[in-house]
Amino acid sequence: MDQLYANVEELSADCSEWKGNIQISETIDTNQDKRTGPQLSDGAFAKILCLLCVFLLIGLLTLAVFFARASAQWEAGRLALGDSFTNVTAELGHLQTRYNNLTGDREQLQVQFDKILVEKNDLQTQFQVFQQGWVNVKGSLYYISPTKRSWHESRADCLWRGADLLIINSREEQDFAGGLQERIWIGLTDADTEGEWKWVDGTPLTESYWAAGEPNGDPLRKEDCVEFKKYGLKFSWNDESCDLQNQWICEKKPSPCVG
Ligand code: MAN
Ligand code: CA
Repeated sequence: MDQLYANVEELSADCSEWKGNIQISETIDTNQDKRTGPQLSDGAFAKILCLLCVFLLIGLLTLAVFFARASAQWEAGRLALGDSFTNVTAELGHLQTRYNNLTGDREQLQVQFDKILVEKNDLQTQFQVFQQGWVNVKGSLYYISPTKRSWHESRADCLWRGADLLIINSREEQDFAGGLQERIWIGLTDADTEGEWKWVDGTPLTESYWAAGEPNGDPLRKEDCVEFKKYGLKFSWNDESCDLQNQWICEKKPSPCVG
């Protein structure tokens, strides 16, 4: 037990000594801090402050330059965008004008197209008529038969074709028809009343182109129907027997063109 107390006291003494060492050490550290801490003079402090000001000024100047450059770039960009906008607006105007012109052209072309379509249909009709043996001359269609028949049979054929035997209304028609073929029937007869010549539409003969000595009305042949006897002559008509086998000319007006 005594030994135990002795050890405790010894330990206690050691602790006291350790605590004492710590306090001494702290005292020493505190003394050292006070001795080695920054001790700036006013001059050094002013220098540092001045240096800081210089750095700050340099920083501000750098920022100012950067801002000036950025501002110039932004302005340049803004101007470029403005130019682009102006150009695009002008281009839009040109395109609008071009669109309007093209629209006008398209409408004109449509009108021309419609006109050409009408002409095409007209030509197609004429071609079909031509294929059926008709020719179109100055507003009339003419058909010349390839075969020969009597005057009455010839007229029946023309009527079947929606036409009638040729009626000559003008010198031009006389020249045209008279130059086609010899021995060919036209739509003139005095079958109703001898010597009273009438066209097949019932109109009386006013302007005639009888060949010399015609109509002689040979009583033996009963010449009541009229033919072109000589072609290529102004005065070329001859009265003949209606039973004579001749070629014939039909005439009709073209039907109105349908779209
Ligand atoms: C001659 C003339 C004509 C007549 C014919 C008949 O050519 O006398 O007038 O019509 O014969 O064939
Ligand atoms: Ca005659």
